[in-house]
Amino acid sequence: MLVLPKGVRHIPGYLTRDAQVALVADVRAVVEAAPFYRPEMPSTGKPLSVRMTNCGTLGWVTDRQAGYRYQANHPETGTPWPTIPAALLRIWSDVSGYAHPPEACLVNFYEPSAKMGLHQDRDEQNFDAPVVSISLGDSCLFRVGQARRDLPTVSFRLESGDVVVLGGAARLAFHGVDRIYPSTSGLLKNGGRINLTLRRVTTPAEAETRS
Ligand code: MD3
Ligand code: FE
Repeated sequence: MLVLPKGVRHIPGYLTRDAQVALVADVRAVVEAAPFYRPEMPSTGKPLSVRMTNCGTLGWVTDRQAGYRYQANHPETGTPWPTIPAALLRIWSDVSGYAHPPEACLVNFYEPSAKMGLHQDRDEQNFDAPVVSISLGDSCLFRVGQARRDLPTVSFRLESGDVVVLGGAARLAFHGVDRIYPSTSGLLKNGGRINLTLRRVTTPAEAETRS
């Protein structure tokens, strides 16, 4: 039996097929306003194999010159990111257990050969909020470990419609995508995998924290 690290909650089949189709339409509208771009590693300028865009008041970007960061505008068009679709805000309210809305939704697109090396997400100011991940399209082999790179990892498959909530002890866990399984879903006409991550970047102001 597969035991997930503490703080990792995998919800297989969270989204119905109809909800996945509707979410793909929402993502297409986001991509029309904020086209996918190819991010670069800091310093080296090596392009990532994953293409990215964002919606929300802040988006995660990276390029050779300025490195990993959150910013309010698309790095190539200069336009503010489109708003987070209502269906995604509903998912956040349902599963995050966090009283404040997400600020960023990073949209990752994987072609069959794309992968994401083992890394930590630590560009946010606020680690109290979980990260909520939604998978659409082809399946992938996902790997998650602990807060130190040298500690053991577990791997499992993420399929279209699955949601993963990464909170508490898992918030700073190393994780990555080892491979995409091509043609495992008919959801995206031209194949590939989309992952949406909903994130809180900043700490809510004191006044917003009072009940
Ligand atoms: C575990 N994305 O965008 S989502 C990323 O499938 C990222 O595109 C992967 O890693 C993807 O940074 C994985 C699941 C995920 C997201 C954030 C995490 C797992 C996480 C933060 C902490 C621990
Ligand atoms: Fe990550």
